[in-house]
Amino acid sequence: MAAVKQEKSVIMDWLTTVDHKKLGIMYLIAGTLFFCKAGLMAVFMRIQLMFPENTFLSGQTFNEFITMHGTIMLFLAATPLLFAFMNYFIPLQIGARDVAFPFVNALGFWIFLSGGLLLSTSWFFGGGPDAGWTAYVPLSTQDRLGIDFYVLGLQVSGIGTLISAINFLVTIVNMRAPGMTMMRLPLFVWTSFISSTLILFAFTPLAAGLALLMLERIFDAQFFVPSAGGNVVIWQHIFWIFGHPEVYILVLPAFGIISEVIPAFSRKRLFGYTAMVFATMIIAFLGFMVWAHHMFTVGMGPVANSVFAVATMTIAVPTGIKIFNWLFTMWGGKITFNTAMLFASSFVPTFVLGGVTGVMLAMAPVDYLYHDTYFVVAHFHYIIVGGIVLALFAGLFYWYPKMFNHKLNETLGKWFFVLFYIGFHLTFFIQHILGLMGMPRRVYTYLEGQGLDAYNMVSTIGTFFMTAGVLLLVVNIIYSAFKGERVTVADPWDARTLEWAVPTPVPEYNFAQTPQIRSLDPLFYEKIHGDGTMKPAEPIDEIHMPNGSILPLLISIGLYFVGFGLIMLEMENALINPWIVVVGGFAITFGCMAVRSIKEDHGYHVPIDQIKRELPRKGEK
Ligand code: HEM
Ligand SMILES: [Cu+2]
Repeated sequence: MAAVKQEKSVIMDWLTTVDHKKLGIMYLIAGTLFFCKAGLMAVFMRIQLMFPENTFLSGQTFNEFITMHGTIMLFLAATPLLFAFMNYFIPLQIGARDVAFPFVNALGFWIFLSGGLLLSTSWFFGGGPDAGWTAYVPLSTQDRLGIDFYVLGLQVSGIGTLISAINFLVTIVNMRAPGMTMMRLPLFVWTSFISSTLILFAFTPLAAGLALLMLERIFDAQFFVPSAGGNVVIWQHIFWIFGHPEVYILVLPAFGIISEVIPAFSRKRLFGYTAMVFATMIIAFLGFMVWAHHMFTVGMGPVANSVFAVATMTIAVPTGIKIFNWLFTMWGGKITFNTAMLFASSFVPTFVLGGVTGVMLAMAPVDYLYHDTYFVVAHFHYIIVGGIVLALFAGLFYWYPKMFNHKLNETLGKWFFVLFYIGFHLTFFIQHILGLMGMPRRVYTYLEGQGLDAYNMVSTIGTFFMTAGVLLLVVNIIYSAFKGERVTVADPWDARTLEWAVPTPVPEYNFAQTPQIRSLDPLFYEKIHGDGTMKPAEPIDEIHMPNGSILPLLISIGLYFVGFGLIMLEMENALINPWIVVVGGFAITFGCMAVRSIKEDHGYHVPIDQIKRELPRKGEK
């Protein structure tokens, strides 16, 4: 039994870490890289659409780019970026020393990454998938290796997402500090909790659907072949039973971030906390009732269409509650418009616009006009970029000092906001009009003289503004690493929630003593009713910590090879027998699992004198 922490090189330390804070940073880095990759594809697509009959990209490449752009943005950029904040801040916000299962947390990260890399491997084997991120059959059952990478890449990365979600659920149920009742949880924790529940119920049908598609493609099953008694529409149902909740999986934690940033910089408690919690639950529940609004035009008939139309429109009610609560939080507040608050407050009108076009799309008869046009592209980018991405940027600027011990530069940040916000509306607002004029989505070019030229040009110019904004963010990150304002105090924003009660930099064990929670917004409560510091709920004692482990990385490498081996079954001339790769991959994965089960690992203890040494000194807060 190792009683003290083992010394490791920096690289080994990160490869084997089970610390939720380091994993949060790794999610942030991986998500950012995937975001840049998918963003670059978006820029290329927009350059292709800049002029009529442009030949910058071929039709085939364009199809691969729409598929990879959408798939990567949703599964490998937005999800891990939100997971980055969930990993880092859920334990801190509930007063815990880590998530419930630190090992599983690391495993979730590495499996997600290996699935993402498996999907990206398609570029080296004849090109990416090209059937859209929705992979509708029979388009997706044709012979193209890229789609096999889609099926298995998502299957593997989905396992990672699922186990991480389970881990968050257990953490929030079990690891709360004394006094942190459910109705005192910060809204970000609540929304993460509900979003994790959605993952549990939505990623399972996705896994089933992908398994069917894999059987169909690699093992010649006939689920989707009408002549053999199969059914093509069933894929759309399975996909959207996952796909619609997926947008809530992403947007609910984004709501959570907004609900943290707006109170902090309005200097007021969140208006209507209880209503916010229940609105989140209702949205999540209704989110499972509306999937067929993506299928109004497949011919389900007027009754089904009406039911799904009405169900969809009811979601506007709890969402409206949230919008008004954010507005009332700002109302009469002492607002600081720093970069985080600029992003958070501008989220509100932008997201409303996306919501309004959502209700428009929910009118089934009119959807026959909008369906598969740029109107849809405009709608979901208002939700995804105007909602999720703006919230991510707000969260980045807000939480950056806690994660990296310095602030991001405000001047550069505001310029980034201006460029990105203008660029966003230029790019996507005009796409509503393009859609109403009948420009279809997922088509790589259009003819001259149909009135589409100028609008497409404007849309592409908007993309350049956004790109310039993101480049400025990169400059900001590099500049601030060297010259940014250093943060040594625990609470640089004079904020309300518990993550600002731990010292900066955050010690490995987060809380030297588990805090006693006396209210919602616990830190703010202590500032008003106490001496501004959290009261300990336990005496100082040795802290038991888990050891790092290389096994999560190895297990996920095994899964990569299982997926890759299955894809090799479809290759014309695979170098070695694919089954060797599949079985080899399983051997690595299960072998490591066996090692994990058999080998005893009791972790280590942080000694009392070290904890005392690291306690913030009086007056330092
Ligand atoms: C930030 C700048 C972005 C630009 C300029 C952009 C541009 C585009 C373009 C040109 C398309 C193809 C539209 C079509 O022909 O149907 C598209 C599709 C899509 N985008 Fe974006 N996008 C951006 C950000 C995002 C983000 C952040 C996400 C998600 C997190 C996202 C998710 C999607 C999805 C799901 C599709 C559908 C792909 C498909 O039709 O299969 N996009 N985007
Ligand atoms: Cu939907």
